[in-house]
Amino acid sequence: DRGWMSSTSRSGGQPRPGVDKGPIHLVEAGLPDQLRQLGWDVTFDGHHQFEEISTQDDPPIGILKNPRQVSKVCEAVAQTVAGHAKKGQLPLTLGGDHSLAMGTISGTLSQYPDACVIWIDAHADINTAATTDTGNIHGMPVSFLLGLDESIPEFSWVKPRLTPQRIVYIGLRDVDAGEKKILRENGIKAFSMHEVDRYGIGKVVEMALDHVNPKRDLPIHLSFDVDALDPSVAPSTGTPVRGGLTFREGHYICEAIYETGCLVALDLMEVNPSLSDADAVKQTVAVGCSLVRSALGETLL
Ligand code: DIR
Ligand code: MN
Ligand code: MN
Ligand code: MN
Repeated sequence: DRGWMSSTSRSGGQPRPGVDKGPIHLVEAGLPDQLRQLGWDVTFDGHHQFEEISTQDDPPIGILKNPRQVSKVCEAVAQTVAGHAKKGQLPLTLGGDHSLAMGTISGTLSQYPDACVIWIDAHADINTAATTDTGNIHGMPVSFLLGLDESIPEFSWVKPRLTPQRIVYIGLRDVDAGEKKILRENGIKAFSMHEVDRYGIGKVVEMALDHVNPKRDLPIHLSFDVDALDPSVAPSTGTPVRGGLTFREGHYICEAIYETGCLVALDLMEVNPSLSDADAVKQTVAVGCSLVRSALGETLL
């Protein structure tokens, strides 16, 4: 078994400070050693630090906030992830906000062009510059990866290597009107909490895999936004939405994807330790660690 990395993002893809401290908490909670106990040969890169571009030098483009900073960090993350994947290592990226997935998935696709993406989130993160209401880039990475928005030269390094058939969502429940239109028009498969309620998580994961990876022979990039979980399970995150995945539903997804044997890269994003009291932070960090362990082979028996 191979290695991993951690990446400390700037928090510029979303408005609430502190999400860049998520990885430090996950590592200090003992995640590297927990993974070693599962048999992984863990290489921890350290917390990647990125040069800051001051807000003064990074004015909004349209309403997009911190566009140069976010772009620069993601481009560096793409290169780091690609480098690890090239060596046959499994890159684990701890965020940081979810705009980082622009980097991680770009890195994965450069090494595994036929990889599929399983995106676990309350949100679709598929706004374009034309549809975003907030200007927060963490609500936009999927549109850049799909090449749906080529209007921002700062993001032209993101090669549109992802296709609409190679991404599937689970957990959605807070999707903007413009995003719903994009999902519909591009025929992108999504299992919202409604489908989780209707079919149960076992069936949903099976249907999701049947859609993006019917023969179970394509590499899988799992991008897990911790806000997919119900806020009662993972309270310390920037944009909590009630009605989310239970503790077990979240873990089941990770276990089932590990069982495919196809996982090549993993993101755990949006843990924000500054947004709640110490108990809530502890709970969220513990859940984050156990989701990662489940995706990397921990079993209940
Ligand atoms: C909203 C919220 N759709 C936006 N997105 C979030 O800002 O574009 N993504 N919270 O994680
Ligand atoms: Mn590295
Ligand atoms: Mn997200
Ligand atoms: Mn989210």
